[in-house]
Amino acid sequence: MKNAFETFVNEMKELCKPKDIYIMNGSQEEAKELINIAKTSKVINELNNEKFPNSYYHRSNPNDVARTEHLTFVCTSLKKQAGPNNNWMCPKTAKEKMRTLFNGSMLNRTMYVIPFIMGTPDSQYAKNCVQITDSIYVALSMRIMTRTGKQAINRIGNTNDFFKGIHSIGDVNPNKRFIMHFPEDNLVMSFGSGYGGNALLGKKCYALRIASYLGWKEGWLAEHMIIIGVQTPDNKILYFLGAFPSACGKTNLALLEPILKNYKIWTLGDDIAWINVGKDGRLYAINPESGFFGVAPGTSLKTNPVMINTLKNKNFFPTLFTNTAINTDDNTPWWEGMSQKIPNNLINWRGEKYNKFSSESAAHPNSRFTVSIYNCPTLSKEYNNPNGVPISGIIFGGRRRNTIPLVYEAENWEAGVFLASIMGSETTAASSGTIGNVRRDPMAMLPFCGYNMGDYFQHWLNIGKRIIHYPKIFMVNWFKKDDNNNFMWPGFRENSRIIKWMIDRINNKVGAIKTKIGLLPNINELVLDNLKIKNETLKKLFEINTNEWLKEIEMIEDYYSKFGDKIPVELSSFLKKLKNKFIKI
Ligand code: GTP
Ligand code: SPV
Ligand code: MN
Repeated sequence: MKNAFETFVNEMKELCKPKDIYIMNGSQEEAKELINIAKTSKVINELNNEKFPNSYYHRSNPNDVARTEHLTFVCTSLKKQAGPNNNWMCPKTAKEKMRTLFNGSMLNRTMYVIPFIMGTPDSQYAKNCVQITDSIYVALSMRIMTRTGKQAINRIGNTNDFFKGIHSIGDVNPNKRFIMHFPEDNLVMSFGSGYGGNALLGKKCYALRIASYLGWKEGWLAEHMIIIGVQTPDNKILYFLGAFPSACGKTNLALLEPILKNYKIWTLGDDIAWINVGKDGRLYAINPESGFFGVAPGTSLKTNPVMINTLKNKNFFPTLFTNTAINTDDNTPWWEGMSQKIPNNLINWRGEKYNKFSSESAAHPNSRFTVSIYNCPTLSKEYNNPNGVPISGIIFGGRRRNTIPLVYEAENWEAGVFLASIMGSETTAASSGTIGNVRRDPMAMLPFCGYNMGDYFQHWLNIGKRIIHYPKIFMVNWFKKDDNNNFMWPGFRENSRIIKWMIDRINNKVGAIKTKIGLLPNINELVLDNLKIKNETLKKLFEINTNEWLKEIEMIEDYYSKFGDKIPVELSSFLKKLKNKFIKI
């Protein structure tokens, strides 16, 4: 008798008809073997081993460089369950469509079977998974991003309790590209893309879309959040969660080297948090992943020294660079913002010689590195704590050129859920489509919530009812711009000044000003020494502009109305109250 794991592999073999099957065990020898296969087949190229040890370069198809939200579907029996926030297809139709695409899709290719665990193996919150893929780049990436190999096969044992992910790169034809989620079957079928969240199924597909659905059913939260520990001068560590939409600063904040002396940030996760209410009535978070898939452009010694260090460390996990430029003088990756001077001899992300005076960037704006979390010099000692870390604060933040102040605080949990539910952000290169349009992105989960967002808001409120020790909830906006289109706040390492204020709030050390939108800092209680920022700019950073807010409220009303009666009454009444505050001036 075959067990469920073997049956799954067999079924996929029958369907995809690969030339052979490679079941991954997670060993160091396997890493070497896979790298050799990928090098020989020119899927990856080795980089300068002195400057970037154990690092490799990969270029994806130019039509396949970011997540494709319009080709991503949630297939539940009832359409209403997927909600207006998801594309929906009937599960039967979707499966038939996908089976046709997968039929014989791996002829003359190897089928890689990737057993993996999301979360540390001895955690009650960890989940077992298996991804099938015919992309060796995906197989190599999954070994970095998740705990892959024998330990997962052992944990699965004879159970049928594991996530099934089926992936084939096909012929990378956008007309045959679909990322289909079946939350009721713990299944994802993804075809026609080999890049990022479309293809590394443990990430957005499982750990967010499917897991958010599981969390809804089981009473926990799967969120698009970083997890950090902030050590204060008295050597105490407070843990924070931070939700920012794609390409809005999560990885940078997760590896931040504070500008403030005697503060230190310990990294636990840079993208995904699974959150449970502990027996003591606190929120506890774990990071289900074991690597970073981080945006390259903008990463430099000045903005993010810890990440530059992470990328240069040695560890048996290789580091991958995808769609950056290459400096042919020394065979190293390069991207905009890495150095002020553009090197003379660059090959751009498309593989062409780069003209320095071109208006196009040399690296793709969504070019990324895939690197093991164990390379990170600021990795928290608590990273593998099976219970997770207790959360004192939750930070939400979008990319907004106006309207939203640099920082403000919600008065309580419900107000915090409201504040997160009305979050907006400008679209970025992390997803295909127009860049720079403001759209609502509640909790930074718009592209990742695997069920109706109205139900999701209610779920957040319900979780709140089980909490005894509430974390404080904050909203930040690092991206406010002046009339000349320059960022008003220096951001990056300077953001530690704002985190300090949050900690002072949590410890009841400073007060706050009650405003129409929430609690704002007294500017004289922010630590701003050695920061050359004009008073006028500071005022602008904290301004609450009535016209901007009236427009904002209109957009929120429009957004809420899409969900009809699914929007919890608590939230719609918050919105009414907010509107009244601005109208009655
Ligand atoms: P995903 O990996 O797509 O989820 O993105 P992310 O949220 O991890 O964003 P990341 O930290 O990679 O930053 C995205 C872009 O924003 C990069 O180009 C950064 O240089 C830039 N960025 C990050 N933090 C700040 C900041 O505080 N201020 C400004 N102006 N830019 C920032
Ligand atoms: C994001 O878009 O939020 C990412 C990149 O982290 S991807 O894995 O492609 O979703
Ligand atoms: Mn990131």
